[in-house]
Amino acid sequence: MQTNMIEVYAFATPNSVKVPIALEELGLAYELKAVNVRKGEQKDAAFLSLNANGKVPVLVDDGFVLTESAAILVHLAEKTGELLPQSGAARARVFEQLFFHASALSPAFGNAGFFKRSSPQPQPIAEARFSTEAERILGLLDVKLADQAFMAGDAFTIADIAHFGWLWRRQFPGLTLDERPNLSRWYETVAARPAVQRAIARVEALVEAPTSAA
Ligand SMILES: N[C@@H](CCC(=O)N[C@@H](CS)C(=O)NCC(=O)O)C(=O)O
Repeated sequence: MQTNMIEVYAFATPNSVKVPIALEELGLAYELKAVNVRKGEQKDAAFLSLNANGKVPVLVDDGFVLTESAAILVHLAEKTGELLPQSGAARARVFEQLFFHASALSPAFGNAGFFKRSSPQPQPIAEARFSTEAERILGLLDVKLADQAFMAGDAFTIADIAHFGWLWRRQFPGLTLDERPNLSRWYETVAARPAVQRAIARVEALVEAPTSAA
């Protein structure tokens, strides 16, 4: 039985949502603490003392502070023995997707969104570079899902949770699932999970929530 207190510093963002999804899937109780990144609260001194990198999410598990959404997913999976195969090729396939997510998908989606929506000046070469890369990655995932149900094989794992975070926020980089039938089927399957719906409702409520100082 888990009795320790879990806190998650987060906002309604693609990297944040992964952590509540995992916690809901695992049936672990947690307290969500709003860090309004639209107001720059991730750069406040109190939050920087938790994460010097100034980004959400941050997990505090019985006093243990952990940053980086992929590392948090692995920690929660190992803590419970769920959502990550214990050994062998099946485990390696999950890590393959987690590393691909952190090194390729997440930077491409984030930078495509920045240059499309947030850049102070138009940077067409940068926008094209990251948007093209993001589209290419969607194509790779669509092909992968033609003959397997989930990102790392036949079972739902933390690899699905990682990719879902950014797919959920795909409007920011201006992406769609049109012409991606396998990825669309996967997205609808994951989005329909009750734990995923509970997590999304909780992070969306943070937009109106009072700030939680670290
Ligand atoms: N590699 C980090 C990325 C975290 C990240 O970029 N978080 C965004 C929200 S999704 C953030 O805090 N952005 C605010 C900022 O960079 O100032 C992870 O996976 O946790």
